[in-house]
Amino acid sequence: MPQDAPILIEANFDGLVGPTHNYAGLSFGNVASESNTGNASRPRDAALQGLSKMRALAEMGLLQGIIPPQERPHIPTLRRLGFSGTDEQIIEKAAKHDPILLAQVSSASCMWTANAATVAPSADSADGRVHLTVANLRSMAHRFIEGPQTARILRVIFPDRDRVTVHDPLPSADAFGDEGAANHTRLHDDLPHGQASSGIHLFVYGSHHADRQGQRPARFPARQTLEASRAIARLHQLDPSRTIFAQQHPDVIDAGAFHNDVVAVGSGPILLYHQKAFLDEAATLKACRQAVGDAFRPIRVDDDRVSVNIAVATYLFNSQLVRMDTGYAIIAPTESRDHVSVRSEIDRIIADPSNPITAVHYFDLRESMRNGGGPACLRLRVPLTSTEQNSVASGCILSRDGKADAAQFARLESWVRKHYRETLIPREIADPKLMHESRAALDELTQILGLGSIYEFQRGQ
Ligand code: SUG
Repeated sequence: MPQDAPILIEANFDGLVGPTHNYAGLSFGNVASESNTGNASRPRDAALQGLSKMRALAEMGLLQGIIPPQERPHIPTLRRLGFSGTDEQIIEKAAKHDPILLAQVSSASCMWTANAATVAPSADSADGRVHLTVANLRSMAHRFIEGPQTARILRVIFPDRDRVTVHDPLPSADAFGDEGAANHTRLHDDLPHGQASSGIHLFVYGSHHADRQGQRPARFPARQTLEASRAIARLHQLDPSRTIFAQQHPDVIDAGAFHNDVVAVGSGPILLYHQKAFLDEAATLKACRQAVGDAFRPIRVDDDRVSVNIAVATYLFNSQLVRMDTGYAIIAPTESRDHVSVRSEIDRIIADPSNPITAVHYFDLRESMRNGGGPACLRLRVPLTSTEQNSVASGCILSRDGKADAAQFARLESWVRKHYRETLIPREIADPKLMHESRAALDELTQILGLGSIYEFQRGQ
């Protein structure tokens, strides 16, 4: 690494939970989503829980960003699928003739921004630009419709074309299923000042589409293909000698780990993973060690201490690992704290001096967790130089110089309290009033975040 390479600071861009957050049971293979089908959700609490995690991380001195929710219900998709009339009539007809479709176009699933895109920082790409490839999320209809709007929003948040390239989603074919950063980890040597300038990219896929003999899950879909991961590595102009492709174990997908971030999390030199996470554990570790060097710190959690089922239920691995002055901190969901063996595993990791993890902070993210989204699902990591940071849409950055933007947090929290319903049951998405409430909320949000007219309803489309 050149001596004068710019310092990279990792920003977490969290997805703000939208006003239609509900439990419609749309994600086959996602145990929490399926088991909470039909339950009442609490959209206001969901958004406030997310904001309080963002605020706490900003107050810890971390660089915190925010990505606004998408417009839901998404009327343009219903029109594209043959419904016509006024927006209200379209909702009414969809509720009557295809309630599952109405649920799909009403999901607040874009909150899980780990699935928004895959990211490479400028230090790692041959053209010196930050690259983001928007995920096509083609395995689930309610998520597939996120892609085009995600691309539009990311281009507004990262408007500097000379520094940041936002690639459109990969072509939508079985071979190119892509679920974004949830199946990608950037590791790097840990420099004394806590920041690094060039990293290695571990892409984890569920299946190699072209390999008919290859192992794949039997029950649930493998959402990420090797073909997609390879395409992203090419688009991001990564150095092949610093790029690793590893297959997730099909058995853990069948046990409900629909993304790799349900069984592994990495940051800096650390890879915290479940014993059964990878099909070939030894080869994956060897490749990481070769690429990262002696600083590499794998932390394996054995199945007899925490089973895959418990990992899926508590989201131990869906934690964030954040770099503090005193070492790394685990940002974990309270479900992990409340499970005796998971909590003792976390305590063991913190007490072990052979790894740089020194603290844990637990967050109540219950509303998101009930749809299978933990702390790590809710954020997209974007490592940025200070020049790149200055080019980001300023309303979407919630911390400056290591301090939380208290005024912006206060505006966002009172906006949630003003616009969000306390509870929502899935059949209430048939109420056109919910669409109007959501639009009023999002219209005001674009002013708070200073984003202009990013939504189709604002542009009369
Ligand atoms: O794609 N749940 C999301 C959860 C995504 C979690 N993200 C990561 N692991 N990075 C999904 O399965 C449920 C929506 C519903 O059922 O209403 C949902 O889409």
